[in-house]
Amino acid sequence: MSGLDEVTRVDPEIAQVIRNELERLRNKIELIASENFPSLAVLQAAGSVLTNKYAEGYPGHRWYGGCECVDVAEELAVARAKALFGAEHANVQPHAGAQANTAVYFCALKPGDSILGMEKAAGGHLTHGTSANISGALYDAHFYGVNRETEMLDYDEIAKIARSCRPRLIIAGGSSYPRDIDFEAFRAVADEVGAMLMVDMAHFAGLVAGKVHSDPVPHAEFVTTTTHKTLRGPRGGMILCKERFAQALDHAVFPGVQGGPLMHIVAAKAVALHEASRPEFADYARQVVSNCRALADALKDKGMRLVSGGTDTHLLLVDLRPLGITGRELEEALDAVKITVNKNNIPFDDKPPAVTSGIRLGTPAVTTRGMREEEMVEIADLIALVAGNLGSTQVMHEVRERVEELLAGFPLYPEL
Ligand code: DSN
Repeated sequence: MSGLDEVTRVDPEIAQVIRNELERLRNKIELIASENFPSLAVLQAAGSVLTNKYAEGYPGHRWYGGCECVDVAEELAVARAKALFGAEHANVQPHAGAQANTAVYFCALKPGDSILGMEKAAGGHLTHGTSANISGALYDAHFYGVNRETEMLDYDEIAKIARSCRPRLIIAGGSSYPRDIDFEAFRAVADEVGAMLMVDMAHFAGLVAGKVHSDPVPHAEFVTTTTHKTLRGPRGGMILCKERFAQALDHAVFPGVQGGPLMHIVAAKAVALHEASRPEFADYARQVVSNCRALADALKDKGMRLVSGGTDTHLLLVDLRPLGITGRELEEALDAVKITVNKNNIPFDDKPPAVTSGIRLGTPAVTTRGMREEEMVEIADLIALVAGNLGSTQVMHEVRERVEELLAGFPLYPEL
């Protein structure tokens, strides 16, 4: 692998870890819905000397000298984020999605205020009010789920819950909800009960950028995201908000919940945002969704049940209860044949999160690798084969061979 000479000389053990990880990525089918393969340009910016710089504060107003170069990187990232998403204000400093969400809460709420988010078991995120997270510890958290029949959001029910708990902030978005979200409906609920609206678009930010998902930006006071999922940037977070919150939000990020920003990552975010503004990225986003639909259809053809019956996005959830197997069992079996997925609770799951009745599959990474609908049909066939034959060495052997054949046509990071 090029670029590792010095790590190899100084720390051969870590150099080997990096080489091993590259080989793992190359040799397995990556179906974790929240992962992706950023460009070499993004990786280079993230691995640059900009990591050396302390830059607490904001461009032009730093607590350290020597910020003239990193100021330009942050200004570019902010301008590109605003242009790409049509946002009034952007803060590109959050180290991750959790910090982005925490900063919005710190900006918009006082401890004890009521918040309303999607429950984790129905597809919401840890940082949307669960008791183990600061969002559940500091705020009075209430939850909405999905409709038991449709397994989709029920906006009348959400309105009913909002009327009874009168939240100061409503949170839309999640980690394992496979359907598009009606942000106008969320806005109407928020307006009716006098709440602010925050949309966590971490999972589908790339689809919004590519205009294949409803756009939350016009409807929400705050939109948070990570930058490494469908947006295909470096691991990090970002917040968009209305201009009237700009100053308070920036203050909530620094010095509120963070110290020095990671300027190498801010620069890598700028590169990714530049890439996401190009027409090729819209093609990519369209293909991610089209691949996910193809994967969903092929799994259904094999008799597998999907939560909500399908997908509008980059991810889908398979309900394994009809097969009598758990998410943990299938995750382990697929890992053994070089297909990487994650076990995931499904709505109204009676199994604990470490076991689960489902698996979550996503197409962002395989689409970056160049795969299309035809390959999704093959992947669905492989998953169904494994799920229907847990413990069969013969099937495992056959699937492993077919995975190798499939991946041979889609080299990953050939330059490395
Ligand atoms: N851990 C991410 C995911 O896998 O969806 C969310 O933060």
